[in-house]
Amino acid sequence: MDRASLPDARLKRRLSRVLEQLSAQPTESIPAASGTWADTKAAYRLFDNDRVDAVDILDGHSRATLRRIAGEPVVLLVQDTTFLSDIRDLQGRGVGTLRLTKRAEYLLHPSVAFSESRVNLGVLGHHFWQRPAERAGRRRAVCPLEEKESHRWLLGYDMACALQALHPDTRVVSVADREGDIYEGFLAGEFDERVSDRAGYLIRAQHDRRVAQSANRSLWETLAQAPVLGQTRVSITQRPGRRARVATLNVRSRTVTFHRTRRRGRPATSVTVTAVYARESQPLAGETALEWMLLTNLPVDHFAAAQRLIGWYQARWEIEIYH
Ligand SMILES: [Mn+2]
Repeated sequence: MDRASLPDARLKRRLSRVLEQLSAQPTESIPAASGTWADTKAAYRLFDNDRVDAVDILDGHSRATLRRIAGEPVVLLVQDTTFLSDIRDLQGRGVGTLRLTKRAEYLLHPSVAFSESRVNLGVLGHHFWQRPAERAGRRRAVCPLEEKESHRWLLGYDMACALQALHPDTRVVSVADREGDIYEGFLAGEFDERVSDRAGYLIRAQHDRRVAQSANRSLWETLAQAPVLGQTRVSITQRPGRRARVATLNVRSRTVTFHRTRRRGRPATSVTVTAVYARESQPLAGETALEWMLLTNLPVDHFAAAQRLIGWYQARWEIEIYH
């Protein structure tokens, strides 16, 4: 806490006390966790203080995170969005899902660094916003990319590249789930021999894009026809609609090119990525086959490389635990 960038020592002491009290009883309200009226008032004054914001509070932690990253051969910078709701609103409503509380809903999109063995190295930044009142579908049609929520994924990748530039001896990999399947992100991640600051990315595919060099077949069709490089076994936990099991996955990989036609004055472009497709070879009766279609800018020239990437993607689950 000493390293938080706050304007004076009194604020640092107060922040330290508030964090101690809230972390000791994280499920309590602020007055209950604070214990006394004086501490409660002081906590609210700190939150209202215009000279204190989340970036300042996180600053010392981020610098400690950067120091921990320095020794790691591989750093997985996982980004993901979580919904934060006003707890008072939920209590007033009784049973319900977080998504029902529209007006009290905030979105938080942090980037959390993990080592290859899944040690949490710390949080490196976040975006925090509230959705506008208009319906999302309408906004999507009229807004340029920068104004859409998808922009946060590109900023997360920029952060991974900044980290890669700081730590040339560490392989930094930006990891994202299907929401991060954004064409502009693949363009941003193109390696160029002259620029060594491109971080790796590992993104689960959502869109069944057309593949240019595959007789106009789609991504899934193309990968299903690639030869099996090998098999990997993963243990999966039980979730709604899915039984716990050790699954054997067939692993395939191919480099594919996606074209994009000219639109809104932007030139036509194409981008080449490598797909790693892991699919359960013999799904249990009545269960859908477990599968991951992962897209990356990292080389996958043999089975072990593909298997390693699948392991890195599984580490993404750690951010759900963090949330
Ligand atoms: Mn997500």
